[in-house]
Amino acid sequence: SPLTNWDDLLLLNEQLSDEERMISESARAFCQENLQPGILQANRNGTFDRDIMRRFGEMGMLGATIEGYGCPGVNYVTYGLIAREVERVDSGYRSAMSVQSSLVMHPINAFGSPAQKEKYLPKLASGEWVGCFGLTEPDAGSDPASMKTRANTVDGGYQLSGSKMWITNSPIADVFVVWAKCSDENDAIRGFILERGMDGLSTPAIEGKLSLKASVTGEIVMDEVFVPAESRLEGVHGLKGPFSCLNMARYGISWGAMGAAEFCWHAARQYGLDRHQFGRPLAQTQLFQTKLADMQTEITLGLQASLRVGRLIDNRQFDPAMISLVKRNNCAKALDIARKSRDMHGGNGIADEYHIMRHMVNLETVNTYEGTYDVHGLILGRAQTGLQAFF
Ligand code: TGC
Ligand code: FAD
Repeated sequence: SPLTNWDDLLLLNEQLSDEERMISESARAFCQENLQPGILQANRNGTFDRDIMRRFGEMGMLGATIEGYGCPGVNYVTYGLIAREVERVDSGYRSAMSVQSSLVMHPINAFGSPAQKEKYLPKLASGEWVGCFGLTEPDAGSDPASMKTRANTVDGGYQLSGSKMWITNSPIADVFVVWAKCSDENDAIRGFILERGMDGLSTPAIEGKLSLKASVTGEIVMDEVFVPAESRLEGVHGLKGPFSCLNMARYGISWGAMGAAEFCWHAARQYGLDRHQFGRPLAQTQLFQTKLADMQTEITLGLQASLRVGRLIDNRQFDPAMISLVKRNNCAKALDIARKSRDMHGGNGIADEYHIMRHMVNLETVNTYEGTYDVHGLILGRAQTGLQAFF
């Protein structure tokens, strides 16, 4: 019979506090009971049920690391454990959770005024409002410094013009954290909070995605949108504003990708035990077993690495390069595991009822957004040589 801890060989669970373990278990139960049953149809139809945000809110899963404003104030290890459980179901649901938490609530909490925090955080925490984060543009993806969106000073505030592309949740968002170059500050990049209904603001959806179909993605088109002066985020200046949000989101993704990979690994193992060919279970063949061993190894190491980075974040000892290391490694390894699992499921592997190919195509996005595999490689290259090779 198999080891009882075949799925946790290095005893990650024992390295968690009671509270971390308890929240992780309740997040797993919530996701399996509330999200897993509907994902097949949501993905098939390309729909995102907005009510999921309210349910995340009820569970305390939005802005979970924030203290106050209706947020539980848990540590970053717990945030990672939650991301792992959500992405075990679907990367698109983890996207919704992590954009709201790390890319919308975090900057408002870290860089916003007391009035901005009071106004936005409680409703974002409950899921009554949905937020999105606009950094990427049609001509500025890996290189956000080349963005064209501008904020010109006008009487009482700013006028924003430009367009953001590939924005998770923009078509359903109530609140928009948008990054723009400020004319009054030598083109320094600053963050602004925009709201649905502002004149000149529209959010067309992007159709035809073959990945992350259960997540809505769109543009943010700004045609001379007037934004009052008090809606600028005053606490940060320059690209480190958006990048410091990305640090937290990327860290969460490193756990999330492992959750998706665990689903694919466990499914491959079970499939191999159940399915017989040539008079024996597939799992009793050498090739099948070494594939399972590779999955087990990469997931076990990847989770340990994310746990280590989480502990360093919680101890305020982290450097962004550590996050690039785990985001890059865990996404690439998860994608590879999903592809292998797809193969090990044979023909059934392409059927959506098995969920493997959905994870596989989702992970193509996860490997690309929040800094591509190669961009994180260049961040790590710069960190060890001191030489930037981006351009
Ligand atoms: P660089 O010269 O490196 O830095 C400019 C300023 O930013 C500071 N900085 C950071 N601060 C905090 N954390 C970090 N990780 C930071 N990285 C850089 C840096 O210290 C500097 O500050 P200062 O005060 O000296 O001005 O900037 P660069 O233009 O050379 O950037 C290079 C590069 C490639 C590393 C960067 O542009 C990059 O990371 N590109 C990838 C873009 C990206 O990740 N986009 C993500 C968009 S959001 C998204 O995908 C959401 S999907 C979410 C979902 O659905 O889950
Ligand atoms: P590009 O930057 O054009 O890259 C194309 C290829 O070139 C990649 O392989 C890349 O690695 C490579 N490359 C780029 N520069 C270099 C270099 N210097 N050297 C070598 N190779 C290089 N953005 C947001 O702001 N908010 C969101 O909510 C958001 N959600 C997203 C949701 C989805 C479903 C997707 C697909 C994307 C989302 N993004 C979001 C955008 C995402 O962050 C970008 O797609 C990503 O940063 C890559 O940018 P790009 O697509 O323009 O690719």
